[in-house]
Amino acid sequence: MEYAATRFSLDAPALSCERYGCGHINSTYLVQTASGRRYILQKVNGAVFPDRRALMENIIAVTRYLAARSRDSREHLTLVPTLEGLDYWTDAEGEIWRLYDFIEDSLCLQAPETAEDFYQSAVAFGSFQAKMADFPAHTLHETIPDFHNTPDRYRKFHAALARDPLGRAAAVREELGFFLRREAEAGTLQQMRQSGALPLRVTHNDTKLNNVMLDAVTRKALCVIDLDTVMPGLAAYDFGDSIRFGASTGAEDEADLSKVEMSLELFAIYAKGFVEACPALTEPERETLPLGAKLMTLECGLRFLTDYLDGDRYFHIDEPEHNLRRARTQIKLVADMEKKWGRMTDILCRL
Ligand code: ADP
Ligand code: GN1
Ligand code: MG
Repeated sequence: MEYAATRFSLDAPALSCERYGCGHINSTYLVQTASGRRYILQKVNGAVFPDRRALMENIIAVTRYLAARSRDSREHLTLVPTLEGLDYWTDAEGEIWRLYDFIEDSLCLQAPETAEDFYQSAVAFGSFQAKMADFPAHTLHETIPDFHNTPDRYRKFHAALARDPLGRAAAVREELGFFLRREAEAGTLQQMRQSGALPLRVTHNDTKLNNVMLDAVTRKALCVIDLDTVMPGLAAYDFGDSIRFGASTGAEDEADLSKVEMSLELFAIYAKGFVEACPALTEPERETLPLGAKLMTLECGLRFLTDYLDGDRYFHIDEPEHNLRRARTQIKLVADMEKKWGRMTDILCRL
């Protein structure tokens, strides 16, 4: 990866290149040059993204579109060209590398430190959808087909369960049952998408708090990052995935489930920020936001459990039961949302 860094037009020779961040998918490195300038180098995960050239085409189009509509370079990701003037570098093994300017004087949080931080992340994702409203969504590639097609996630879950390559299913009957009991309702958003009841928008689709940059001084939203999954989608996907990750009172891999709840206070704050930043949301879209929170959490838990059954081939793990632990926090959150359902829908009605 040190060699990869030298393939780009850095402002000065690279002094260091070290692993960086907490993403589950790509390999991310911080590059520092002799001038003190910093960059983010990433190897795009070829096992996760079937067509990395298509993915880079999306990112090039979206970052240019946002750059043309921003006042400040910290309001969008900026790709640094290779020595040949290309937007990414392909190594001898066919791996794809890209380099971004480091967004300086910024914060990237794993959990909100204050309610205002979470509100600002809602503003960042809501504004992203609003800014992309006139972008021709059909020109974007589907970088992961059926990414938020929950019934399709269930099909993959059933296939992994039938294979059960490591014999892990027997010990997780309770978790399996939780997902199986909710399979029928899990298709609701997908049905609405197919019937045309909800508009297709350019969505981010991976709206975790650690995919948002805040200004380190003002703590206001700067921009959203991690654009690999930008595709046409539903507003409820982006809203829902943010609630799943950021409105939880515990970490995504918290072992002590008594610490994991969906905070109604954080839910209300995020809903306000998102709806304010994205005024074009239609009434049916607004109504589906709580459902987005529940289904994105259910879907993500199902994906963690599927990966656990499959031998942890998709998400980076730090220890053998990491994916199971993650699946359990998502189960706890879904169960908590079911208890708080009436209050969640009331919050949206009152906005
Ligand atoms: P992954 O898909 O693996 O989650 P990300 O693109 O989200 O990869 O990057 C991982 C982490 O690297 C982010 O959570 C953030 O902390 C940091 N990061 C990524 N891009 C930038 C950037 N341009 N400036 C500063 N930090 C960045
Ligand atoms: C992955 O790339 P990262 O860490 O932001 C995943 C998301 C999951 C998330 C769970 C491309 O996100 O879909 O919700 O982990 N991204 C991809 O933490 O699969
Ligand atoms: Mg990320």
